[in-house]
Amino acid sequence: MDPVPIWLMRQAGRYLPEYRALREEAGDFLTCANTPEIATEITLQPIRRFAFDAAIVFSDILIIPDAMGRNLRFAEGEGPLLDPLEGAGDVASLDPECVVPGNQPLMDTLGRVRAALDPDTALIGFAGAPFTLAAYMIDGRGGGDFPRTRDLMRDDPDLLDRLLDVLSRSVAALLIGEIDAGAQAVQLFDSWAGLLNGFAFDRWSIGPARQIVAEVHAARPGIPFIGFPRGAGDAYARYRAETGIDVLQIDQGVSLPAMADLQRGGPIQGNLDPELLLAGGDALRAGARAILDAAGEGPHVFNLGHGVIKETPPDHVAELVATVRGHHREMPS
Ligand code: 1CP
Repeated sequence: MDPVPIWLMRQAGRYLPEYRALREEAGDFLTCANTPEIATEITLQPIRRFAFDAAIVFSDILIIPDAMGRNLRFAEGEGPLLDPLEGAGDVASLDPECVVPGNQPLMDTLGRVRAALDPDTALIGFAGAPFTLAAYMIDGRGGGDFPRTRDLMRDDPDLLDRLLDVLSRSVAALLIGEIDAGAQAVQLFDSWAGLLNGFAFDRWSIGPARQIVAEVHAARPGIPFIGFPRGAGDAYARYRAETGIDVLQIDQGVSLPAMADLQRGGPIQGNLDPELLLAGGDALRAGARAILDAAGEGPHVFNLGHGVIKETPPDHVAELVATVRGHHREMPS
């Protein structure tokens, strides 16, 4: 059987010396992401080095709020900043129609990358999921605490519903635009879905994802949709069943037996701990092989459970790719 396909979340970026060199020359992250020649080059860098089975376009989830006028910027050492949303008036002023016109450089990059890639290498487009985007927009910053978002969930859940509805329409429009520009699969990153428990997860992670998947599948049938409600734990199976996604990306908190169980419901993507990739050596090889053995001959795309850590030596990535490509899958008996 063919080896399992492999690509890595954050495969382009600061762990690569050629990325750091280009950043040095070209300037800040947003300039690079918004300049198609540069974003194309950055997207292709890890493909040249490691011949991954897929390229993911170099961009960011926060381009949606930026196109809506929330003024994205990156403060050195602080991560992303946005103008925080202040109440119902700000939410009502958000216009989903500006998201595709406001992101023409991304569309241009997708076309260029598709033209440069080998036909056997898939091109993946992506977007942030509505809840994760809302958390950055309400708090105006990342980091994972999101105190203002938690307050809004308690104090005015209906306003959060309205915000997520505008974002769901924006995300669907962006993903359809990305597909038309050259993306052959799309991934939805709900990086902070783990903040939601029980009913809140159904309402604010599953609900919007279901609406987006339905819209993208109806508009562009046959394009695989990868969903990543990071930290969903016991709710991963429900997320897959209820959203209609094609491939479930799981984080490294999912145990090997739980992963095998989830795979019975459909294709999985993941879930090596990025710390093992950072560590390298026997720990890396053993961790990767354990995942390959547990996923067996079932449908599996090898990936990490979250993004590549920036201190990761590129040699470790090469070692991982060799391990995955050298692993022989059991033929079904
Ligand atoms: O200086 C730099 O190099 C900037 C760091 C950086 C990079 C390389 C940011 C800022 N974004 C990106 C690119 C990026 N972001 C990609 C490129 C494609 C690839 O994977 O190679 C992707 C898919 C993203 C997606 C993204 N951005 C997510 C979802 C995935 C995840 O990590 O959970 C999130 C949450 C963001 C927000 C964001 N953008 C940048 C940073 C540092 C962050 C995280 C901030 C925080 O911790 O809250």
